[in-house]
Amino acid sequence: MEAQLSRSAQRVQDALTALGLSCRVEERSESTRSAEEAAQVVGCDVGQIVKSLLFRGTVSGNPLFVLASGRNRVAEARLAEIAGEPIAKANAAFVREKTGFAIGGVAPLGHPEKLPTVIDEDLLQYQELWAAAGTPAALFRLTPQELSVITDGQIAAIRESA
Ligand code: 5CA
Repeated sequence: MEAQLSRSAQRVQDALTALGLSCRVEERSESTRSAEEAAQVVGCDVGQIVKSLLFRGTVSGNPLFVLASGRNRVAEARLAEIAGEPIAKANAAFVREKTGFAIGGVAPLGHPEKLPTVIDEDLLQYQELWAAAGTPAALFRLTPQELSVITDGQIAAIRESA
């Protein structure tokens, strides 16, 4: 018997199932709060961890959801070009309001409303990815194609060059 998922993780599992995906949410005993921790716990490259980040247009106040490779720093100037306005990182309350999850466990799906989404093109080079699933210890494995289907995101080059 698998242990019962916590409520937020179950919400992600239900959203995956509703989309017809076979992905299984796993809740671990160790923290997967950061991309580095998550990569250690599942034993993958940090680049395979999907960071789910929320930004906000400074003019419109609209959310912009960004799925970035755990290896990359996001170029906010590129996001501003895509958004057509300056953007800033959302605060914790806006993250909670728009995604339904607390920072450290924000999943790419299961949100109360559909969010305009940008996907880091560097995620497409991997055969499998891992994303947060609602809590700082919950994850699921997926392919870049599944990430694209789940979020209907726009694929773009958003890596900050070193
Ligand atoms: N569970 C892990 C691995 S999937 C995870 O959720 N990683 S994450 O990168 O998607 O989420 C953590 C991110 O939240 C950090 O990279 C950071 O960009 C963001 N964050 C952390 N603190 C704050 C804060 N106070 N306000 C806004 N964003 C924050």
